[in-house]
Amino acid sequence: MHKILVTGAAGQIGSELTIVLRKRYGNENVIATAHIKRPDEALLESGPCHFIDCTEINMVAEIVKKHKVGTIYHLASILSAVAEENPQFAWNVNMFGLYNVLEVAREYKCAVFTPSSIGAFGLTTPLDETPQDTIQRPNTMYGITKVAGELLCDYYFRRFGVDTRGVRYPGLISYKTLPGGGTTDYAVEIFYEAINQKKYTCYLKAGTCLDMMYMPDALRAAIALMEAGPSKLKHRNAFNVTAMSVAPEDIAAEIKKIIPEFTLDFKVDPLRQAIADSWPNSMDDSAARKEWGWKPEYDLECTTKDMIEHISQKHKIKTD
Ligand code: NAD
Ligand code: AKB
Repeated sequence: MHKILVTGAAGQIGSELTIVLRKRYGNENVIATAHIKRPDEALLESGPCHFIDCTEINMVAEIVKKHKVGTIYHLASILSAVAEENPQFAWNVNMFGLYNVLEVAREYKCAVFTPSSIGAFGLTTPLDETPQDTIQRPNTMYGITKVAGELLCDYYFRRFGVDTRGVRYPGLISYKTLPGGGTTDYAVEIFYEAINQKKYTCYLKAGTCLDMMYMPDALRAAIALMEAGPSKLKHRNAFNVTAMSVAPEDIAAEIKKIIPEFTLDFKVDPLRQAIADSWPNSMDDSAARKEWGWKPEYDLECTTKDMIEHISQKHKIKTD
């Protein structure tokens, strides 16, 4: 079989997706690549891993050629809050990284999965039940790179026949790897703080509703889309996918059912609040449901139970 390459394999998604792909397709068939951050031992020991900078096209091309890669999951990226603090750096990694991956994919005939984000929308987008095809005028560097990335992937499919596919992920909740500097990171931090401190100070204000998803659903979405019959796909590169629309106090209320003494307060960070305010409250993901059978399995209640169980176990192992 053609091999699979994962960029950004040490990140929040990559650290879990690489392992799931290895279980599905065989350890030796999934090539992990990381940049400065070192992946954990489980990932390093379970299959091939290289260190590359995706802004260097030769590094991407060498790995693809050497391993006869047929599919690339391109996850290397700079997330919204870090991107807003250093927009020039974010443009370089997000745009040139993607361009290089697409160019290499064109030359070596690879399929490419690239995640877009709820960050691809902006203040003029309808914020409730945001349609699949709608106004996209984001006012953040992250959002600009995401919209440009969606368009670039569409272009490579139309112009060169590269099999590009992607989803617009909402904020992802997971316990394995901490998120890498986004606006939705609070939805992970809140669980660690609830378990360790019994309280959390949120940098987004009460009532800030955003789409979220638990990591197992996010991984299933990526693989299901890449395995879907191509004739079914009308929206190749930017499928809205969501599992829940929640505000910080909704997560807190669910945590309190398990940790009754937990308390939530707020100290708003203007940068991340402004970003969150420009993103949808909830997306309509009916195109993904219709075209490739998308359906989430985890709601807020299941996510909360699973997060608390796993982080408590991790914490116990560390302190034993
Ligand atoms: P992350 O920040 O956790 O991981 C990204 C990885 O990219 C990091 O490990 C980093 O070392 C690597 N990287 C940075 N610069 C690089 C370079 N020049 N060359 C190679 N690697 C480099 O991000 P993530 O959360 O895993 O996100 C992966 C993708 O999914 C991104 O495109 C992101 O925009 C998208 N996404 C994520 C979320 C989320 O909540 N996690 C939501 C929507 C979309
Ligand atoms: C971020 O907050 O930047 C990411 C995302 C929703 O794209 N989690």
